[in-house]
Amino acid sequence: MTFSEAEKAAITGMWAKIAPHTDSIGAEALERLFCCFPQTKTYFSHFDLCHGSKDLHSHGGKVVKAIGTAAQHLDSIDSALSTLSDLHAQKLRVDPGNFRLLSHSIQVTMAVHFPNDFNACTQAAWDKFLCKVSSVLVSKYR
Ligand code: HEG
Repeated sequence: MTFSEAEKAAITGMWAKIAPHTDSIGAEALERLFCCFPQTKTYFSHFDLCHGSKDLHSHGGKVVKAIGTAAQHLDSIDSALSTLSDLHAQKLRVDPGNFRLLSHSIQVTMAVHFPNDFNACTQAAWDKFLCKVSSVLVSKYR
């Protein structure tokens, strides 16, 4: 999967806006995920999932920062997220279908916080980008 110059600009442009707010954006995306798709909570039984919890901010920040790493390596996402792929495929064995749900929750959060920037073209580029990130994280399933 390759990205056009316009798609790269949309991905890196939105990343620049998200980067200062990784923890709060990540926490909200996770809260949306758990609220809309409660089955995803099974992976986080050891977390405090109450609104605004430290766990949500800490984990949400890690997830969004990893997406930022991918956004800064658009031509080598596979290698940029290789360690994370091992973790999700081998240790966590996250059902691949859950990645689509998290991608959706992230995009809803972005649309809410950046309505003027997250237009249809930018949303399409981010959907394709998060699909690529997700496919890398599930690529090492046996
Ligand atoms: Mg994953 C850990 C990123 C989807 C469940 N995830 C992590 C970590 C990162 C990350 C950076 C921390 C790794 C570390 O501590 O070294 N996750 C990440 C991305 C995406 C994703 C970028 C997709 C865009 N994760 C995902 C989904 C689920 C999930 C869909 C399940 C619904 N992740 C999960 C769990 C952990 C991580 C259970 C371990 C949490 C912990 O115990 O610390």
